[in-house]
Amino acid sequence: MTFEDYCESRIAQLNAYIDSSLKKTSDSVSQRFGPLIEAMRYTLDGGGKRLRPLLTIASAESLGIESERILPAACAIEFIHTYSLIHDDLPALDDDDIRRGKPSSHKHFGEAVALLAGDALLTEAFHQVLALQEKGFNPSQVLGVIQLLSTHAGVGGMVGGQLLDVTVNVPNCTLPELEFIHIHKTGALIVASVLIPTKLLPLEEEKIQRVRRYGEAIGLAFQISDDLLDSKAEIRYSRGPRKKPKPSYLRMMDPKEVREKLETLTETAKHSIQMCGGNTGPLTQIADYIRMRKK
Ligand code: GRG
Repeated sequence: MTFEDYCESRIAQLNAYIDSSLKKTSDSVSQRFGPLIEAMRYTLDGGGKRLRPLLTIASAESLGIESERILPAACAIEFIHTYSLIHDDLPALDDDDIRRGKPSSHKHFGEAVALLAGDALLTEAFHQVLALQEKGFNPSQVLGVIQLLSTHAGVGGMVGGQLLDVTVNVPNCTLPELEFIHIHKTGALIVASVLIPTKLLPLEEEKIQRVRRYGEAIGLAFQISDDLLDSKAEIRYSRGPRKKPKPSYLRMMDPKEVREKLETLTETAKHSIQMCGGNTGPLTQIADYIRMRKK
C-alpha cells in the first residue's frame, strides 16, 4: 500500500467514525441541541488534514493495535484540535475569518455558538475516550489516556502555550522562549497523539521514550514547517487584541538555518521511531510529509 493509500483509507475510517458518533450524540440528546451539533460538525467537516488522528492510528498500528480499535481515541484528539482552532479564531484571540477554507465558526454561527461548539468538542472528546472500553480496553488503560490528554491539552500543555503565545512580547522574544511556546502550544497535542496507544498496552519505558522523542521532534518540525509555509511569516500580524507580529522562527533565524533545523528534527524523529521496531513505515512517512508539506 502506498503512503497516500494508507492515509486515504485511515482518514476514511476516521471520518465514518466521527460521522456516526455525532449521529449517536444527536440521537441521545434533545433535538433542541441540534444547532450545537451542527456547529461542531461544521468545523470538523471543514477539510482538515487529520494529521493528529492519523498519528494516533499509525502509532497504534506500529505497536500492534488495529486501527479500528483506536478510532475513539483518534476521534478524541481531532475533537480537541478542532476546539482549539475554533477558539483560536475568535475575535478575543486571533480574530480569523477563514478556517479550513471556509468562514470560521464565529463568522458562520456567531461568537456565542462558536465558543460553545469548542466547549462541546473538548467535553465530548473525553466521552470518546470512555468509548475505548467498547473496543476492549480496560478502565485503568482508559484512565491513562485521560491523564495524558488532560495534561497535554491543559494548563501545562496546549492552553498554557496559547497563553504565552498571546502574551509574549514579540520584539524581545528569544529563541528558547519561542521554542518553549511552540513545544506547548502546538507540540504538546502532537506528542499526545502518538503517545495515546502507549497507554493501552504494556510497554518497556525505553520504547515509550522513543515514541515520545518522535512526537517531540515532529511537533516542533510541524510548527517550523508552518512558519516556512508562509513566506511572509516575519510580518504575520495577529488581528486579535494584541495586534502585533506573531512570533516566528523566521524572525530569529535565517531561512537556511530554519530549513536545516527542520531536516535535523525530521532525522531525529525517524531515527527514534525506527529504533522501536514494528511497522514504523507510516510514522516515518508522516515525518517526511511534515518536512516537505505544502499546506
Ligand atoms: C485556543 C486553547 C487554544 C489553543 C489554540 C493550536 C492552537 C492553539 C492554535 C492554532 C494556531 C496556529 C495556526 C498554530 C500553528 C500550527 C497549527 C496548530 C496549525 C493548524 O493545524 P493543522 O495545519 O490544521 O493541522 P488542520 O486544519 O489541517 O487540522
